[in-house]
Amino acid sequence: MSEALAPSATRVGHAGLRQRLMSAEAAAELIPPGAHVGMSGFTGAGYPKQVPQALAARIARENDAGRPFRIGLWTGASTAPELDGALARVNGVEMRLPYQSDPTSRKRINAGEMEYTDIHLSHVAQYVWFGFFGPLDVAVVEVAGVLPDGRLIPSSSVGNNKTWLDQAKTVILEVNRRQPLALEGMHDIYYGTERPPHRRPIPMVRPDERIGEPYLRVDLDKVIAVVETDLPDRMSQFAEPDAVSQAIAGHLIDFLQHEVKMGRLGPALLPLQSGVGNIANAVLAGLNQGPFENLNAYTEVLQDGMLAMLKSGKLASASATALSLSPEANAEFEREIEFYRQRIVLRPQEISNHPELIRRMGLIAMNAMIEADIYGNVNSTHVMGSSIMNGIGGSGDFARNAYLSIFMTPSVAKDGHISCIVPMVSHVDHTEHDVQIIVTEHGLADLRGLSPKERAALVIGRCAHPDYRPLLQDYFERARRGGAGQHTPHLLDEALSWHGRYLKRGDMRP
Ligand code: 0RQ
Repeated sequence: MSEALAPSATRVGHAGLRQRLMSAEAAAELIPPGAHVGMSGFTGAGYPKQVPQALAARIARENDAGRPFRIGLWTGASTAPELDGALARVNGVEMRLPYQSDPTSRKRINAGEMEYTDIHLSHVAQYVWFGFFGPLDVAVVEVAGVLPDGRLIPSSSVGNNKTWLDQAKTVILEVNRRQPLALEGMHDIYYGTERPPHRRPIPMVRPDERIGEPYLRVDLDKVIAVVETDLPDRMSQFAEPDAVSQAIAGHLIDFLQHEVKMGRLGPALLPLQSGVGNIANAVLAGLNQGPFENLNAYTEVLQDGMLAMLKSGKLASASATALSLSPEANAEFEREIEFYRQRIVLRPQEISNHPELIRRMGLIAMNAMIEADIYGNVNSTHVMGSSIMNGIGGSGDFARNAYLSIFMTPSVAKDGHISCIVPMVSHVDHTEHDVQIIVTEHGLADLRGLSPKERAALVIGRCAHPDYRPLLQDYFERARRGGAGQHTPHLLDEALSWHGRYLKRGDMRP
């Protein structure tokens, strides 16, 4: 823990920055209409808690006065109702990127009232360095403290904060007393990334390796406001694993055991990446009871299941960019923070999700999905092809570059009214080329090395819900009999099909 900060009444250890202390309302006045604003925050951890709400109140006042006020909102990933929810409620976001999971934002996006660009999380920082999104005007970043020399102790997520602090013209800091000061030393901020053509290999070969420094740097002249807060992260609650998620976990563990038996994995497997949500958490609970020891994780978010695995000793180390813990798990984390600090590394998201590192270390990537098709294409983001759920998040970073790329889902959604196995996904996030294993509660399809028709037979037979198998089989057989081509048979030349309009012209057929 920082000697310099511990006895102090304030966590703003730098005398110059103490001069810039102000209320959240005063800080929000410094954000101009139309600004691109980079805020901290990743899955409910480490987001600014007061300035966004003060900004939302200001936007509401401006709107009432007939002066529309909107910003471009960039973050690490999803945040919380105090940030995404507050700004979406007042319709204050013109363009959101790169990931969200907020119900109000989702409604606005699907109603066409808010623009959203859904981006691989590893791409965001470098796209900003390259200037692809235009200038970043303001950074609003939560930290756990400021050292006397002005370096910043990061809070419960790192996300894109390094990039926001570096690239923004002006910076607003929220210094949150509620974040444990003992987080100090848990982070590893790598400053060695260059732009092409000057890039060098990132010097990391093990998931627990530290290659950077524990603090964030900021040009102090850019800091226009410092706001002290004392508020908890809003962490989501996980559902207890149910029969469906336990069955999925069971299939996955059997598969991993088989891979060990076949000599394709060692007994400690390879570093684990686990996506968000209840199924992913249930798989971790299964692994915690399972036969594998001395595991490591190189992932994006550290959720309850991983904390339990660290505690039990099944997991030797975990690298992530954010904590995503339920209130109970967070209390355990804070109680035993010295134990966890020895085992957890929190990194910028361009490093936690870096394709070079994922490929080098050979990850086992396990992510949830909305639907898969019989040929192995996966939709992680859209319902009925048009409405966004959350976003691709890091799933694409991991899926394309992992040693094993696994996608899982219950076989049906909405009380069985929707099959999550379909003939053709209504939106593609992960193509057949990036998807190796599909798992539902009914079974696991190992698609490695199979042709599209072989994959279809397996996905229908192993993964589809029995109620939908005959329908899918019927589609597949009709497509084989009457489809346009026999490599990936589809029925696209039906009367009402969009594609059919082209296929009816013989000269358009391959
Ligand atoms: O709807 O909320 O109305 O009940 O989708 O589905 O089954 O609760 O599963 O919470 O694990 O979310 C893919 C969205 C799964 C998530 C997705 C409906 C279902 C429910 C949620 P309700 P579940 P989960 C790295 C990895 C992309 C990002 C990612 C996600 C709701 O995992 O956002 O992987 N992934 N990041 O009813 C219609 C279907 C449906 C369906 C499910 N086929 N049709 N609705 N639903 N299947 C981490 C990060 O990037 C941060």
